[in-house]
Amino acid sequence: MIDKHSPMPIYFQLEHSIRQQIENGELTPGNLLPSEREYAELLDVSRMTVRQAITNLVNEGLLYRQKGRGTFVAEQKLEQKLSGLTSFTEDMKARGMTPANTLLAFEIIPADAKVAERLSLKEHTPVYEIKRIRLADDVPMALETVYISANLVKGLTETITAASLYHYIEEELGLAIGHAVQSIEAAIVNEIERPHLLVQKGAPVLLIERNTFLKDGTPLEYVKSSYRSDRYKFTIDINR
Ligand code: 16G
Repeated sequence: MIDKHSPMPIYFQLEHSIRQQIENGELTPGNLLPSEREYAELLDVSRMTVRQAITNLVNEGLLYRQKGRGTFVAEQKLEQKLSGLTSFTEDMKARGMTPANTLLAFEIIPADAKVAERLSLKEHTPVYEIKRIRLADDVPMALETVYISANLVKGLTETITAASLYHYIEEELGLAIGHAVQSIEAAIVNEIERPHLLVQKGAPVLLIERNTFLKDGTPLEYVKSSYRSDRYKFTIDINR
């Protein structure tokens, strides 16, 4: 799989070859890769060269290292198109995965200045604060905190939030969800999130803020979430 006469650097050829093995299923998530020494001997190249190829794939999230155990093939990231306004439950079901939620907090609190501004409410108006770990096939994907006006969405219960909020809002309350404004930024997992997301200290997360509005323009929710960036990626269709 390595051509030493090729103008392509050897680390690049090895990287390409491992990537192909993952793409065509020769290597599957959880598989242990040969060690750097084994690759170096097998291909008759330096360990430095092997290390460079592997490090690039680790940085890309295709492989991960475990201290004392070796390098493994990572789970493929879930790809989410940022084109439709969907709920977590809908997204996971559309992929054939089973969504689940672990409820960390469910309470009615007075809106602070930021939440009040996002929901166009007066400060101290009662809002639901709902914190959930969102799981797909039992793997934690994101930690999500939702603020919703308690006067707008009536009758919310813990049981409802353990299933789907959007389902309740649309099907039970008959409110029409319209559009959302969403931002995504890079961050490092914090110590509160870390035990819930089951990632290592310093792991990168995608910080997402969403402001969702009903069709009539009323602000419905303000949501802050941290998505595991080793499991999630967002894609956008762009037209010219
Ligand atoms: C998604 C939305 C969140 C919404 C939730 C409803 C993002 C970043 N967030 O997680 O705003 O509250 O879906 O999900 O996409 P549910 O209907 O499954 O409870």
